[in-house]
Amino acid sequence: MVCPCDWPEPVVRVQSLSESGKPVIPERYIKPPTDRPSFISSPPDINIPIIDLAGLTNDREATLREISEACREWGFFQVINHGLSGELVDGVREIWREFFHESMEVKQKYANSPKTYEGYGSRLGLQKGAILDWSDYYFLHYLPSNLKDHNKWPATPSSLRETVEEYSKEIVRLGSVLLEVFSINLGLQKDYLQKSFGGEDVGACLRVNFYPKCPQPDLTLGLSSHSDPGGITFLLPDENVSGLQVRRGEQWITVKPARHAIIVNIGDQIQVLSNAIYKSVEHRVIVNPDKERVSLAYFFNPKSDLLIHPAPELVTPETPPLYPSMTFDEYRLFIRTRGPQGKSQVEALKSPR
Ligand SMILES: O=C(O)CCC(=O)C(=O)O
Repeated sequence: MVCPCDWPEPVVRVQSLSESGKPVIPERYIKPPTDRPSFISSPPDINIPIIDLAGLTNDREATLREISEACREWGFFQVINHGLSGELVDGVREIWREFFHESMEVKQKYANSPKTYEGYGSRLGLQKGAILDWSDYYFLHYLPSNLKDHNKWPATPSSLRETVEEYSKEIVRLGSVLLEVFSINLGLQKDYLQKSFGGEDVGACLRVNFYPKCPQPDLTLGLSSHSDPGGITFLLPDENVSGLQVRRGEQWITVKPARHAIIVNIGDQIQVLSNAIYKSVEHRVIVNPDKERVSLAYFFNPKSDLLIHPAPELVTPETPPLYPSMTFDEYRLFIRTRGPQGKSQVEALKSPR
């Protein structure tokens, strides 16, 4: 079903399950053994690269190289000195934490439907009887501005809308900075990727994830393994509670966030545009028995009706185009029709040869 209007089953708030104090989680949240987090598989001394963006002004060549290597080797890195103040990043995260601690009656006013996903939600995907993730979320649009409807953003806490506006503006600015850096690093015209994303008409939407405490964290996941379908994701993690794991070969690396850092990851659309020089890497989230966790995933996307395809400069007889042309709208439909696969979906697009 492509555009359903309601969830296939009554929605259960994970926060309510957590607050019930029951020592066991419902069967719906228990993952098959192969998908469960294995805490031992993450080597403690490995982390994704940390890149100081002040270097783009002070030591440009070296910083471009660091970013290039991180995109090619990891698909994930954290940035510091990104231009967003510590006060803003802490403030926006805490304001959302406050929202999730509002009464259920307040939050339910924003309950979402699968038609647009906007609002307060507790599941992704529509497969009846699916095994669910241990998280609630809030999803909203910022760009294009005709989709932004402040009535769909929480009215409480009272400064939330203003803070989210300020944060969103900064993320879009950072998105343009990185599109230019990626273009240069890929040997393209410096405005190539920004133009491919629609110039000023990019898309930007936010999912705030709330992972309540979980009595049996070894049996479930806060968010199942996936790659991000869009362009670039800017993730503001919970500084005090780790949870994000990035796939590296057969291992899962637990990200250790640096203070006030923003985590950047390559999405499927950049994998296509770069003809797989940059990879959209799978990641997932584990949960915690003693601590809740809040994260903000900002999805910076191409304008949804533009054709996205490998940049012609990156296509050679040795490196033929790996993907067909497709708009982001078509790609999202392709993903929704296939349903969640627990892995990167863009590989399934690869042109047969
Ligand atoms: O919560 C996190 O650290 C990751 C969230 C994420 O991957 C997502 O929202 O797509």
